[in-house]
Amino acid sequence: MVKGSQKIVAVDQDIPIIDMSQERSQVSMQIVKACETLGFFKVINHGVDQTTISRMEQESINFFAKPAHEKKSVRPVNQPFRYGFRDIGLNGDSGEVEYLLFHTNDPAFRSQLSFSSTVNCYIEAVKQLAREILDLTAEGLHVPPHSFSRLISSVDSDSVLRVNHYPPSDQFFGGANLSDKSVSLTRVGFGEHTDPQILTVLRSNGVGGLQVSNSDGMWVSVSPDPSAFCVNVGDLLQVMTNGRFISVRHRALTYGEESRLSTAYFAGPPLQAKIGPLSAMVTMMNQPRLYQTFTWGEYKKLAYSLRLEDSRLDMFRTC
Ligand code: GA4
Repeated sequence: MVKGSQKIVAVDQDIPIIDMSQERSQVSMQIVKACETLGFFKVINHGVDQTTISRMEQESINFFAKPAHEKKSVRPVNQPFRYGFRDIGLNGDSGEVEYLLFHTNDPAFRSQLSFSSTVNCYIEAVKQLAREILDLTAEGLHVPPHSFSRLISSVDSDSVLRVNHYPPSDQFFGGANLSDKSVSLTRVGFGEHTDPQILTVLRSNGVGGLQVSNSDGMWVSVSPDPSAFCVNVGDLLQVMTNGRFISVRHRALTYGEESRLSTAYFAGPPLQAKIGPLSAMVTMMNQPRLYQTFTWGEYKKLAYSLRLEDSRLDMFRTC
């Protein structure tokens, strides 16, 4: 049974869709508003080349269609970069998902795959999009340009690419009778969590499953749109904006008879980068400093010592 499923809001009309071909000041204003209210939005007319997207999707489908022994024979390099099946993280979390997890600046793991050049191209394209969104964010907040994007542009940035494949739910029931309405096919593909990094840029095929938690604590189902990228605020951006932006809790469910494929780029800073509220986001009177300063390396270590759904940011609150 899926925890909290009774709280679902069926429609996603409250999810902002931002057209990046609009005038720049409009786009930056809309991004800031979306990050403050939900911490999640979709972008359209994002400029990422369709061939790069289609190749990545097709090659990923081909990979996950391989026999289990072939997928499992792809050697893990440094934890957590590997092909994974059901288990998530290091502390016993699991979901109905198989995945590939790549470090964007360390090609060692992906070099084993036949489609590593496709992955490289995709990483470059989504990194560029993430940078652009972060620059627009800085403009909208009137903080120094590149305040955020410089952290992910550096050669030693610690960003990650994850390709998740959620097989159809019926596969988990060994051919259960799908017409039997008493059998709930809804399963947790990837449990609720926030993303630890700065920003996440995610694309999926036309199959739904992603849900985000809104300010009332309701789960909002995100309708799939393969032509859009979904963008969410990560924990570090919440800290750097001194709590003005929301690192949104989200999860992926699996249901129905179709496979869902999603590819997420998690834009992270170098391990030694110091993260704290930007000075422009702190005022003694109205916005006192909410978070201590820490390095991304310290934060990442903490994230991997906890469970997926744990709130890690609370541990760095000043009060
Ligand atoms: C969530 C976001 C990314 O998928 C990820 C995940 C990571 C993992 O699967 O190895 C984590 C998870 C994610 C947050 C808490 C820790 C680390 C699993 C887990 C229990 C790759 C990431 O960077 O953090």
